[in-house]
Amino acid sequence: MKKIVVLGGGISGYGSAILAKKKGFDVLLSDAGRIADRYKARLDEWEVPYEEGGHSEELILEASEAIKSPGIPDSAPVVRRLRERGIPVISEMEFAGRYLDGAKCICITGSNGKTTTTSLIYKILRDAGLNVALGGNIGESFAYSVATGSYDWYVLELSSFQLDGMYDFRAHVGVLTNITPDHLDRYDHCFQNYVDSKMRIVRNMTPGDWFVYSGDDEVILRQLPGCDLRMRQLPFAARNTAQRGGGAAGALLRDGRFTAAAGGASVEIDTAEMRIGGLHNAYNAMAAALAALAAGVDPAQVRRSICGFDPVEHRLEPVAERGGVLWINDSKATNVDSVWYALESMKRPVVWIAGGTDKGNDYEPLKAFAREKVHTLVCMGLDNAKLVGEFTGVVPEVISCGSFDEAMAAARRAARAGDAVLLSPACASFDLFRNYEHRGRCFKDWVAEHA
Ligand code: UMA
Ligand code: ADP
Repeated sequence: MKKIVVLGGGISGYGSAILAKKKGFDVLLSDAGRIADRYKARLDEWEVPYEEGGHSEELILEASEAIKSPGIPDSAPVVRRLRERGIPVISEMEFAGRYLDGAKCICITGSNGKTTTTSLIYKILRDAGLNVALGGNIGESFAYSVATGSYDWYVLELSSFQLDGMYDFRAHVGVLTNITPDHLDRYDHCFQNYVDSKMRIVRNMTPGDWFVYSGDDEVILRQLPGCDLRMRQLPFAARNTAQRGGGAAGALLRDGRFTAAAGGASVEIDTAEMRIGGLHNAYNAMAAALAALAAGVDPAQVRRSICGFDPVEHRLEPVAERGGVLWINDSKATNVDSVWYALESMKRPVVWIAGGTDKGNDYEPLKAFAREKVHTLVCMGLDNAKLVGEFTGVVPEVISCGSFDEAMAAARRAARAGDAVLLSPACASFDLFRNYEHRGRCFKDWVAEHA
């Protein structure tokens, strides 16, 4: 019997192991650390053997195929050893994609906007009454859904790490929101390696499939001539108006309204009617509208669902307005590009809270908006030297704070009626918080108690 080894016992791993078991393989799940009790309970329920606290190489190297969790880098010794032996190492998506039984996949990737666009597409399809599951880099494990459910559509958010382990998988609708530098530590600090990973979204697509991508993104546009693009193309754009594919299909934003057209259907939306604001969300909405039209959803339904969509938690989420000050939680903005769009969307004078673990950021692109809109920058991190240095002289006041409470109190003192206090850090959260969700929740709790 073919032996499948699953590396990692988190969301990705437990789902893959259960699907492999269900499909009759001899399975072993191996985790170098501890497996959470909730996943152990499910593995026990399915009688999947597992080990934790280390990878037993002699057992692992007996595998005919290994499914690697996305958080495990290719440089991990056990992954290297598998590759040296010629044992294929694939991702959860590649494995689960073999058992779709006719279901179709809409796959969303990009450096920013994945979760928002994925959630939008999922809402549109669900509102339209389709039998749809959500998965990938969000929510429940895709493989677990395939093992335990029966769906006609899967809406999958894909990280570059998940794309890296995909070879024969095919997206019926692929969405690429944008490509800006991120995760370079996993790509030998080479941007092109990361770009190549993102472009894997178009692998195996056939002429009947659809590729939705940003026609304003120069990085993407430079890649297209080198790709085998046999599928139908649906670019969306606000600046690069020449980008509307063949004149008929794609989406274009002009004067706050966009028209999206695909497969002979089209929808027009005034972005002022949407609950999510900013140019970036107009892009996300165009991408979602195109993907949903490609999936055959009625244009009127697409319009209704997009206009009824609320911001996802921690993404430019309005928390409260107190004493004329609007507090906004954009804790998920962990890179420079996402903060650029946050500042772009601000309509009030801004007290900007930024900082944390710097990922080698180049802050230059933020300075024009900072000069125009920000009157106080509150730096929140254990080491604020770089931020303070970059923005002194750019914004009138820069305050350095080494703790969360100190930063919040400084922001409250600086804010005047009519201002927005924007938490949009441009940095990872690990110096002061467990993760970006923890940082966002601390912000919201503080506002509820003290603002
Ligand atoms: N582990 C090993 N060996 C190692 C290293 C780690 O066994 O050498 C074990 C750890 O002990 C741990 C397990 O691997 O128990 C964790 O695996 P994982 O980090 O891949 O985490 P999962 O819980 O399986 O979640 C992963 C994605 N996580 C990452 O890519 C870091 C989830 O994306 C995804 O939702 C899930 O698979 C289902 O597909 C999260 C994420 O942070 C949201 N993604 C990154 C991002 O959005 O920036 C890419
Ligand atoms: P991802 O899943 O790719 O991280 P999210 O939808 O969670 O994307 O958004 C992450 C951050 O990026 C948030 O701060 C959000 O406001 C910002 N953002 C969302 N969409 C875009 C986009 N299309 N371009 C740039 N930034 C975006």
